[in-house]
Amino acid sequence: QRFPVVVVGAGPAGLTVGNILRAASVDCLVLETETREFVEQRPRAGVIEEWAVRGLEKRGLARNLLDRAELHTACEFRFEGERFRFPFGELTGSHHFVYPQPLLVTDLLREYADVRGGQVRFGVRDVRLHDIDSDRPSVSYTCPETGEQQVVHCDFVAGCDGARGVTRASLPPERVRVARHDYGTGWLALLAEAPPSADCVLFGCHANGFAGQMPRSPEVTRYYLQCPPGDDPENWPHDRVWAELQERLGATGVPPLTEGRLIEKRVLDMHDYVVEPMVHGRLHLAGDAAHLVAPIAAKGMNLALHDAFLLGDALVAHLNDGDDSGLGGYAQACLRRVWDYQEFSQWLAEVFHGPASGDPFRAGTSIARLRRLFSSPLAAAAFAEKYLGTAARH
Ligand code: RFL
Repeated sequence: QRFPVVVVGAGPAGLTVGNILRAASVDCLVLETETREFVEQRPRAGVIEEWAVRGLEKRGLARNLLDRAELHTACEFRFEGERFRFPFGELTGSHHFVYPQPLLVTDLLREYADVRGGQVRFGVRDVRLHDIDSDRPSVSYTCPETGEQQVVHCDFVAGCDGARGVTRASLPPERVRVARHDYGTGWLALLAEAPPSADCVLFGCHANGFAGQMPRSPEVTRYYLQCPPGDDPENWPHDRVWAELQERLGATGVPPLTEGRLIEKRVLDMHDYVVEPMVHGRLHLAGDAAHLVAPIAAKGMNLALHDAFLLGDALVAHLNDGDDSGLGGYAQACLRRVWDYQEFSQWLAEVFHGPASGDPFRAGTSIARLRRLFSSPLAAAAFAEKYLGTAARH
């Protein structure tokens, strides 16, 4: 078997690359360890930045999203018992789209496989890359139905297999640099079968710890509660979760949150990393495989899409027109936005976590950062640009 490109991973990054290739009539094979049903239902992100939506639209990938996504033009901070609405839409003319990741993945998969005729194998095992520093790389995997090993020869491998994937392990260990940042805290990530209690994202900065509300749909809302790192979700029964959410997101004049059954409860170990190089020989990493950003500022899927646009376009330019400039500048162009978003996440994490740090100095500076957003138009504009991702251009 031979394909010009093998894409490892059917998440937002891999499926976007696959769609761009198929639109230019480049054959590719997507390999995915999970089943189709699983990837179409995995709940995760929900906030997509406007530039990313325009990037999807330009490539014919945003039809359902534009019909169904909600537009958000503000977020709200709650601290010291008060609410502070931050109208980022008015400040920048730009907004966020809220569209759950499983819907986007479903759209991308249908377009890739059912409309553009792209090939994908689900449920594969033992994915391994071979000879990626030669011009004849290959990828082997075990077929779920037969248990037989298959080898696919290709020109390029797109490593889009997320934070727990295998492609990154093919980088030469002596050349790999992993820059890592650990926030020293956990977040309990929750999905509640309840409508959102406010029409926008809520950030509660409280002495008990951070709490957040991210609307997902009229029926389901994501909540976060800061918790000790490595905490057991079993320590958070229904009543404790809602009591803490009510307290940390409470403010003068706001009604209590609408409670509901908790359908997901996971403790996230809050950390970031950036793996370099993103490129080795014929392997190009994209998305969480190359860089993870904790879900503090809802940036991860946006970065995955940014990489995928650049990689898909660069592979098409190389394979169809012999133009190498996109591939040559790929890693540098990705990393500018990656580092910009990492810096913003780190800044915002300090605002979220400072009040509960137990250190009155950090608590004081966190509240000062928050108050500045509502007293200085320049600080507000700078925050809005970073929150919306409009400040990062390459
Ligand atoms: P994905 O989505 O993890 O997809 C990788 C795919 O590769 C498969 N895979 C393999 N396939 C073949 N061979 C192997 N050996 C493989 N190993 C793994 C996996 O099954 C999977 O299908 O990576 P990708 O495409 O880079 O996309 C990244 C995004 O999914 C991620 O950054 C976001 O979900 C992060 N994130 C958020 N990002 C946002 O932009 N906005 C948000 O609001 C937001 N909220 C979140 C989030 C992530 C969360 N989790 C995972 C901690 C909320 C949460 C709770």
